[in-house]
Amino acid sequence: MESTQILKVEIQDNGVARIELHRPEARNALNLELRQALSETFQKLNKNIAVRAIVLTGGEKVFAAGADIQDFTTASTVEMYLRHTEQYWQSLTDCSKPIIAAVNGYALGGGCELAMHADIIVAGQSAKFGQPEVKLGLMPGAGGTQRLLRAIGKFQTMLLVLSGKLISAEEAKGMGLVSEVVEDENTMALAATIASFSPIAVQQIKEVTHLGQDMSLQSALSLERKAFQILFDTKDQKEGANAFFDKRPAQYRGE
Ligand code: DAK
Repeated sequence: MESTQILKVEIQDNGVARIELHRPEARNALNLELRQALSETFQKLNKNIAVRAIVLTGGEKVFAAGADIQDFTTASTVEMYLRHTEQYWQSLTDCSKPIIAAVNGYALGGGCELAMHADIIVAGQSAKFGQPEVKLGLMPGAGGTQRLLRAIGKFQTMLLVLSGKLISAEEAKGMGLVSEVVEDENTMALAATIASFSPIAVQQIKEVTHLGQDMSLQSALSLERKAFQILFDTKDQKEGANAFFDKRPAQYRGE
């Protein structure tokens, strides 16, 4: 898998793909080139059968300081509309594999919105989250009002988007924005665990959980049951049950 100057991509032997945003001089601000590279990378990784979990990170110091504010200095409404930047993150939404945002340092504005496209957000102790667009005479435009609202509720969302205040990893966890807080150097560990499980089971869990959010409870429970039943036709499921009784680690092949 090819890395570029602004996006480093590495596929590890354990099935974890690590994507690192790399524009340190601009605190990983998300310009068009970086968005395009991210989108293409997610499409490729989603098709790659060797990849079982995807970690999106900004490296040790900063996750992403949001959209590139340079792009905003002269842009008109029509230009912003025609950019259709939402298409770039659609490949994250469409990704069937688990995505873990590993956040160290700032995840602000579009950076926080990008993290919210992940299935799990692991925050290092140094992480700071916020939607500071209001300070720029703007508002969040890629989920910072809506995904956040669904994740943490009205009153915490209003607090963040109206004040632009930044919150720590622990505060974000308390609100329900962060899945777990770990030492900065340990943000990759969870992905390895998930990658060791049956990829079919993992992808079914992800799909059902996502779809269920927008369904009635009865329909969602029915979908869950069907997906549960489907897994009984996988070799991985039989391997899991047999390995339990053999008292050995299961070897899941995605079959
Ligand atoms: N864009 C461009 N450059 C940035 C940047 C950004 N977002 N953030 C930082 N930089 C640049 C700085 O200009 C500086 O450049 P030089 O002066 O060295 O040339 C360099 O990165 C280092 O920045 P600092 O000196 O400020 O570094 P610090 O470590 O002191 O502070 C910081 C880091 C992240 C706290 C600070 O840089 C900061 O507050 N950055 C701005 C954060 C922000 O306001 N983010 C929200 C941006 S608005 C859309 C949907 C959504 C969006 C856009 C479109 N559509 C649907 C179309 C999203 C909008 C946003 O995210």
